[in-house]
Amino acid sequence: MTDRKQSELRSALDDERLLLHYQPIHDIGSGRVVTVEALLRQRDDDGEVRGAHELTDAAEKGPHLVALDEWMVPEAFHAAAQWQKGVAPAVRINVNLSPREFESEKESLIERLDCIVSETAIDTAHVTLEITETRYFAEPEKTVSTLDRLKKRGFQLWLDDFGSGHSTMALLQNFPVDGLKIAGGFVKPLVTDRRTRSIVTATIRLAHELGLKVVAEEIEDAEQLKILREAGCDFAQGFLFSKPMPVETLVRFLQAS
Ligand code: G
Ligand code: MN
Repeated sequence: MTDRKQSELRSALDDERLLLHYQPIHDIGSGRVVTVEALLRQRDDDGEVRGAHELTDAAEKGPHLVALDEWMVPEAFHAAAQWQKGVAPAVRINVNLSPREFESEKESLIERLDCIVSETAIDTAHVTLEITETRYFAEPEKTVSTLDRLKKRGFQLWLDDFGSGHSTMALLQNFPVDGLKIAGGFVKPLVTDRRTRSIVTATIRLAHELGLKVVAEEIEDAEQLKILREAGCDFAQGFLFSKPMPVETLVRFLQAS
């Protein structure tokens, strides 16, 4: 990662050009919104809002991961408090955490989350932490104990982007997770590729055998949804349902739905 990306991230944090958009995740049977994922966005100089993939990549590899979290997690919890107050109390919030947070900063991750929870007065029973598998978990035993402590605090845990990156069966064997997200890369070819369909169907069965819920992301068309529904997938997220949106739009969306 270049220094340029690191300084871009630093200045986006300092200049308050980061923001969160929120994308609903629906129960595949009823269509009801069950939770909402907080996704990072950045505002350009011309006011345009765009994805912040490069900045989350930079955070993952550089020194600003904690700073980004310290802004992002309270921001997401405050937003959830807005829709949970009256509008849609049962709709959860999903927040993304990086595997790196579970390494040397193990203690501080728990402490930081404890602080944010007490400041924002969010009910942890309504929070899901998505753990991405963009990199290898360097210290799986320590990670398991951190995950256990998070679960004791009431958080639900989902493995994000399951099936890509560094996901292994050992994660399912050892990590106390409640669900997994099938990566968009497996959803896109679902209609045309038999092999992908087999992988997805088998993954859903495996997850259910383990008592886990399954969400598929980046669903863009009705055919993909049909296959996922028939395979028993629990939850659905993607442009077919709704795009990520600012919290005010989301609150109106939840009121109307
Ligand atoms: O953290 P995660 O890997 O879940 O990232 C989700 C990203 O995918 C977000 O940036 C979001 O805007 C984008 N996204 C959400 N729904 C869709 C979709 O249906 N299709 C595509 N191509 N991208 C999507
Ligand atoms: Mn995610």
